[in-house]
Amino acid sequence: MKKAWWKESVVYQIYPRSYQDSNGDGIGDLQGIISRLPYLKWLGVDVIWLSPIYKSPNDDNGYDISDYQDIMTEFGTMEDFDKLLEEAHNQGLKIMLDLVVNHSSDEHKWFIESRKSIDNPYRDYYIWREGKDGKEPNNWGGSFGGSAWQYDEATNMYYLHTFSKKQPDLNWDNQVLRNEVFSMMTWWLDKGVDGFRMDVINMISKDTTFPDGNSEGRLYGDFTPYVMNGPHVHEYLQEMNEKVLSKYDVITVGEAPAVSVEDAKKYAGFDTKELNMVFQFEHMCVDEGDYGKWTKHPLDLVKLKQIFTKWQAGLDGIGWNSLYWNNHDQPRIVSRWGNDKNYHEKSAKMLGTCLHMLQGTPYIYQGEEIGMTNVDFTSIEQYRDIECLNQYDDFVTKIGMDKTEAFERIKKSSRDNARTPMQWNASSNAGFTIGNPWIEVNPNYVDINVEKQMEDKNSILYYYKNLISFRKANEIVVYGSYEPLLENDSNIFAYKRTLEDKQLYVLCNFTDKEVEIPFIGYEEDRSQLVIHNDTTWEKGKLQPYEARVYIVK
Ligand code: TEU
Ligand code: CA
Repeated sequence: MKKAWWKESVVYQIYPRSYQDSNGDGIGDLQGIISRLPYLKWLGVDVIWLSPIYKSPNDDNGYDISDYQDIMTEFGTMEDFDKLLEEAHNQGLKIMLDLVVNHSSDEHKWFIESRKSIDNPYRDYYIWREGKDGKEPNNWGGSFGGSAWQYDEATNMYYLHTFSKKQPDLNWDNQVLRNEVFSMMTWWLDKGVDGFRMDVINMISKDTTFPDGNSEGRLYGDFTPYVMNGPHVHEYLQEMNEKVLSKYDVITVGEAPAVSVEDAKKYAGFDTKELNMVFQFEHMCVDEGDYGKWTKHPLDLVKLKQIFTKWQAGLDGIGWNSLYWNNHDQPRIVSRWGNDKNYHEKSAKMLGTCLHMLQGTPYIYQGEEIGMTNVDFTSIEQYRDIECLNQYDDFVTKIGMDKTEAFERIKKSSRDNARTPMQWNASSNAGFTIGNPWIEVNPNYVDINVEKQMEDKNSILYYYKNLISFRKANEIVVYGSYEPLLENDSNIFAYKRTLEDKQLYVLCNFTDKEVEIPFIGYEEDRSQLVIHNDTTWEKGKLQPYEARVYIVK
């Protein structure tokens, strides 16, 4: 397989609002990030992905951008950004920006112009339609509740917003708009940024006949089949690649909900000239139910393994995988599929092992490396995220759900679980701020924090550091092929990687019980145990949440 630095890298995601506040206003900022670069260097990651840092009215915490070439006031200035980039590069770290171009903010100058009149030069930068019988153009619901269409008085028409009404969708069918985006990207790349994570990039090409979506059992119609992986998406990404990306040596990952392996072969194929990799969502949806992400069933491990195997085998030699358990949109993995009560440390390490030994580029979300957990909020007032606040409202007022049930659903799935401040130490507010944090700190910071784990070589933090350096020292982790083992076993996630005459065996117990290890084609041997999250070792058995990695030659 052809080698590439982005295949060998580990990416660390920062949600700047919650990472480190430097001036006491309770909001994380760029200077705060600069002060933590030595920590990231120590951890051993290669690339930092920053969630949006651009000018924004923050309806969706920066995923609603009002100026793509300026910095969010709360985060600092362009000088701060330049300093961050320079400092990062000095320390050998790369910086990846979040490119949010499926939509902008309604406060972007393009939209302010666009909504003025139907013959405004910016009109066609967005997606405008006439109403139908005095109602919305179709039945689509937005991802954050309500209709996906917003009526606008000035011209008596509706605009499309697949997210909040302050996030109007950009019209990628307009060549002028595409050129604007490409030149903005070029501007950042010329500044020296090392790549982009592209927000919902598989949604940029819509079926412009706008058919009604399936509304069975839902308040609104589902736009998925008409928006995701739409008619011209590959054309537009190839154009982006030709005009921009191919001119730089960068890392690119496209966020792509509802993407199949077949789609991914096009987005992230080695020869398709689009992106390096995509974030697929199949494994994140495995525990969903009636209310989509707001239902969380217990994990079906066999299903989860099937999904990973499908992706690992499907892209092997054809394209590249991204690997993640967490990001700013997902509840914390140790609370979700680990055990944050009795086996906090062990299950966090096991989950890290399971993911990091797969083929693909691993992404670590801030705090995952110390096993940060979901937050135990007790009132809806403590939440900040537009998605969960709107959803709670829909549950209670439109669906008539009992408040306690609605709250329980929010609690398990809210994106705010991932957004509580980074836990640096045991001082007040976890060392995140000396002011009032914009969202409450998880009170367990007293026990779970960076400083404490830095003092303990057996901590989750050191374990992650080791997972990263192990990858660097062993090509098999990056380039080895993948083979599933024990596919029908509902307790153990096991697989084998092979590179030339070497094999790597990974065994992870996903339960809180001791389990027998069935024969996997290799006689266990303690001397070849290279990664282990337990101090004891028993042949033929795994302790609760035990993880082992063997290398065999
Ligand atoms: O997310 C898009 C997405 O598909 C989801 O994961 C979504 O955030 C939500 O959780 C659906 O239930 C991206 C960003 O990662 C997210 O933070 C933004 O809010 C969204 O796009 C809009 O820009
Ligand atoms: Ca601040």
